[in-house]
Amino acid sequence: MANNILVLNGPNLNLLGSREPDIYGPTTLADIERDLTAEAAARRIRISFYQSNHEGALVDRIQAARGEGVDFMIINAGALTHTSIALRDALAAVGIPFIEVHLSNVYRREEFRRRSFMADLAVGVVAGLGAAGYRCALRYALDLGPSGAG
Ligand code: CA2
Repeated sequence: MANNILVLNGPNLNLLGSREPDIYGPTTLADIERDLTAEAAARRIRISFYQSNHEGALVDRIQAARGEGVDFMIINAGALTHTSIALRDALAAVGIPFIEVHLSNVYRREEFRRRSFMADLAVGVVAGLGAAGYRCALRYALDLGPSGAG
């Protein structure tokens, strides 16, 4: 079971709930973070959140996670999922288990969204379940990961 979880969100996810609700749903990032905070608090688990529109800032946050004792990450890297070797390298370097989350079903959208530079490093991938995908990932981390993962 994970004890110290970091939830990372990438570019434009700060806009959740304000635009394109048909694709990404009506829930804001603050709503998602509130929901996950409540779930983690009920289990007395440490959880922290970080969103950035900048690739390098996300790399810095992933690198810092190692020294903070983060033992599981939930990551929606947004469009950087499909482009960023830098994020992939950071995730590989820290070696912290993570679940890749997408609000939308990336396999029902444009072809370029089917490629992920990090999915093969992930414990698993959740896509298309909207905000519930984050909760599923957290429950997995709390019930199974990291020692029970796989
Ligand atoms: O489905 C997902 O969660 C994505 O990671 C979201 C990314 C997209 O590039 C990925 O292919 C799939 C885009 C995030 C943009 O979020 C917005 C939210 C509200 C309004 C506009 C953009």
